[in-house]
Amino acid sequence: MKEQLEALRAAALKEIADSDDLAALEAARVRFLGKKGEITAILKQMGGLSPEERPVMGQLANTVRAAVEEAIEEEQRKLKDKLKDLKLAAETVDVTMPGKKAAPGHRHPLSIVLDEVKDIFIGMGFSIATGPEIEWDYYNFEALNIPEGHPARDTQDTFYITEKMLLRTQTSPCQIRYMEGHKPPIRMIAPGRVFRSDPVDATHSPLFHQIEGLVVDKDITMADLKGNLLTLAKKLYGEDTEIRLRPHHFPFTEPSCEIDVSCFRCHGKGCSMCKNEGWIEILGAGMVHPKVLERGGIDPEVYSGYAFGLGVERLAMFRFAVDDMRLFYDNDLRFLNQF
Ligand code: 2U9
Repeated sequence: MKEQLEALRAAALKEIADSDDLAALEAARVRFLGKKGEITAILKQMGGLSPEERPVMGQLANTVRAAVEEAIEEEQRKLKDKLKDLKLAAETVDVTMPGKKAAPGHRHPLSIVLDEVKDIFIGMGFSIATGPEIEWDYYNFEALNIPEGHPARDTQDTFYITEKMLLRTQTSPCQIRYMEGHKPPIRMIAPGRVFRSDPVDATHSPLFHQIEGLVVDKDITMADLKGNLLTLAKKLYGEDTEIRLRPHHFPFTEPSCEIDVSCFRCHGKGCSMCKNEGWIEILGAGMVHPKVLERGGIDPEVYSGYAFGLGVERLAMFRFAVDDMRLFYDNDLRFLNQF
């Protein structure tokens, strides 16, 4: 038994030392010290020894078991350290590597134009008001002197939600709501998304952005309209910009006009941008219809006002020489990264 024990000790220590990983080490432990292990089997035979042999062999068997256990623990520590070293080596950070440059986002071209126009009006003392995109028929049409049967109410143009609710087709409802809550003097703009059931093409989209404005006070005249909108044009396109007013019709303004700016590329000579006209239409405007002032709770006998509207997409298309409105909505980074 003594030789057997010595042979087992040697075999176990060799197998432990040869273990390349924790699984092999565990296999060695099971082989020698497990329930059915080889050393365990010898220990079980102790009962059959004579009373003289038993303490001697017992002591030797315990020493062998302790030596094997210690060797396993030692090897386990070594293997774990080796694993840790490998893991740390794999995770090493080279602090001398140059950092990765983060690509910061930037404003969308429509936001650039929107912010620019907002800033100009804030500089002229205007407030900014917003309102709901889902509107009552009353605020979108009726209060704006757009009677039933008017082409602008046609379901072809308007997304109706119910008979009385719709997606606003203009930001003008914000002006009505503003008049309801504010006494003159009023100087405000209403920027926002509007919706029209238009088929999509290079110059039309069912969702687009408008900025509309309203000024109401005593003695406001067409001269105020012209002066303020000339200032806007000059701030947008340069000091040498001129405007011209052409008669037009809107149900909510009387008289009404469309406003052209002198072409900012050819300065009136004629080019592809202005289609050889020398002028580019950017605004609609007019003196607020007395019925509309009344709907806003303002006495048209005491006050008068002017209003205007512009399409942000149209403005941005001219500003950045973009020939297709759909590019603004495609979210194609090759397009957006140019701004
Ligand atoms: C109230 C009274 C009057 C707003 C106005 C226009 C003229 C206009 C168009 C420009 C391009 C819409 O985006 S577009 O298609 N708008 O021409 N808008 S006057 O008049 C108002 C608004 C509110 C209470």
